[in-house]
Amino acid sequence: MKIVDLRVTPIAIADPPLRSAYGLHAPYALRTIVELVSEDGITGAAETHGGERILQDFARVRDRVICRDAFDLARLEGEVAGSFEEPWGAQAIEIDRSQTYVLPGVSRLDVPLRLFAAVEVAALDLIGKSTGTPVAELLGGRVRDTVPFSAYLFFKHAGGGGARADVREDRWGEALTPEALVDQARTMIDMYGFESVKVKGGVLPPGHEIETMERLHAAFPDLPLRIDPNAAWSVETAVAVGRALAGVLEYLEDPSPGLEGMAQVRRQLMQRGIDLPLASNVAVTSFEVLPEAIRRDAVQVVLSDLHYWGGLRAITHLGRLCATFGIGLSMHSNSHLGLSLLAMTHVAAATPHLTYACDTHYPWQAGEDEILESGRVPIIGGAVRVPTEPGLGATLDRDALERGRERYERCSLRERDDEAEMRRLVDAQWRRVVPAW
Ligand code: GKR
Ligand code: MG
Repeated sequence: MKIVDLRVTPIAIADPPLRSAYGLHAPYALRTIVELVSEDGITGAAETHGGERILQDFARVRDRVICRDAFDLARLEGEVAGSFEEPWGAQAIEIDRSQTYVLPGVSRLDVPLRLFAAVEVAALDLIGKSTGTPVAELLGGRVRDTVPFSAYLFFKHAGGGGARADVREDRWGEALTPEALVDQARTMIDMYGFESVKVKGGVLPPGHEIETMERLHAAFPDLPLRIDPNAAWSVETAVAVGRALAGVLEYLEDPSPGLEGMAQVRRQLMQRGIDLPLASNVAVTSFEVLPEAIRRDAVQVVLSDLHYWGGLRAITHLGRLCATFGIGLSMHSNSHLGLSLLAMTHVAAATPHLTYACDTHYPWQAGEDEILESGRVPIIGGAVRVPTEPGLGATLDRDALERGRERYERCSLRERDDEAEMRRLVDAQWRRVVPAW
């Protein structure tokens, strides 16, 4: 099935002022919608990271994708990778492809994988739509009909995101205390029925974050809890947090910087008889670091992400590797819309070794920014139904996509920079220091 067009549309979606160790979310999150059109006029779509850089990168691979067969995924991957010969813009700090110093979606070393992932998802959507087959079946078939996601709580400033005439209502309110986070959990669980809870930590001093988790545990004693400070804690602090929360957490996510930090935290906790799994999407972001991560016992749960691990088939492959090495697998997220959520759902359905509920930022995004004809993807009982419709199971709403593009044009943001936003709105002197505590 010949691909005759590759369309790339940048969009902006309102995003509330959420805090993390990286800084503060800007009023808009940037995404890119990628479409492949076949010679018989069928379109497949995918969603990926946003901003100006990825648009330039797509322009570079365009001619290598067009005229290829959508089924020819292995060659397409080679073509995309072949568009980038070293040196192609990797800078010193980016030699470390982890997310310790750069935000997800920023490392130049991930560019070929990121581009191919979007092309692959769009190709599978296209193939699915042409053959009447859901993507989960194209990946080998579903082992579950619904995919569990966890509530993703954030410390947050007042505001609902958006700017000027497009300022959004703050549906969540400010949440900068342990009590406020418990209220946020209650609201989110009431709305979506989540059965596990993740807290984005590394924001308040560790003692306050320990208190937050204890309060959440008291309020929801049956729900598994996780906290993720994005490498903001020294090994000593991480071990202290791990000891304090040993009976409360299902896993501790990226407590300390790098594989070495993670391995030390693990070792020291184990020496104290605490077998608390460490999860990672910061230290471990690609296949190439897996052998070392496993050798050092630095990670017991890999948080996969189809957008930068290289697509849906890469994640099913990762699932087998994790099963082989006896480590868990779950899924990382960033601010996203329904198309990404559906792709995550299909691959989670087709990955037997998915051992925890996946992350999603979806509750933070406004319904009015959704770009699917069917509107927002429902999360019911904390889970998303795996579509049985062809492809990803959704069609783009062209008007909504155009509104997203206009929002992108209007907003001045062209890359994600949480540190700059933090300086702009919260503390003019703020710098990300790793580790911070
Ligand atoms: O949305 O601020 C955020 C998160 O910090 C996100 O960028 C992280 O990549 O959710 C992610 C994580 O689990 O580290
Ligand atoms: Mg994380």
